Amino acid sequence: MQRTARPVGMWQERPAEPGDFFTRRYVGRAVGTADFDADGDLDMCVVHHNAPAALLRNDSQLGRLVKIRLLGVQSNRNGYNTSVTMAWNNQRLVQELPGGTSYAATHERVLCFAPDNSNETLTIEVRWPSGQVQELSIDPGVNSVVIQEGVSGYREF
Ligand SMILES: [Ca+2]
Repeated sequence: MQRTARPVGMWQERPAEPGDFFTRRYVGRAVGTADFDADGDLDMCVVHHNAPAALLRNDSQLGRLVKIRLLGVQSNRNGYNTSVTMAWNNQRLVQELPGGTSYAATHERVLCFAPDNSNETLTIEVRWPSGQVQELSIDPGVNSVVIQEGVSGYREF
C-alpha cells in the first residue's frame, strides 16, 4: 500500500501498483529525486551495484502540481532547512527542504506540492533558517516558482 501526503492531518490510501522495478532484487547504492520529465512531480533515479541505474518515472495523477525552488541570501544559498507552508481553501500543506538526504547522491532542490484545487490562489509562508518569514500568493495557473529570501513575490521558472 502506498500513502500520499495530503493536507495536514490526512493520509489517503492508494492501491498498490508498484511497477516492474519493484518485483526484482537489486543492491542499491544511491537514490536521487528530481522532476526528470518536467511534469511537476518528483521522479527517482536509483544507482545499483553491478547493475544499470534505473530511472523511475512518477505517473501519479495529483491534479495541480506546484514546484518551489528556494534561493537563500542571509540563510544558506540552497534554502536547506527552510519550511514552506502552502494554504488554500482552509487546507494546508507543510514541507521542509532537507539537505544531505541520500548516500552518494543528492536530490533536486525543490519542494513539490499537490494542492487539490487548481483554480485557487495559493497562500505561501516561507520560514527561512535565518528566522526571516515571507508571505506571498501564487496565482492560479502558475506551477513553478523561485522564491528568494528577502525579495517579495516570486519569479516563474
Ligand atoms: Ca516528474
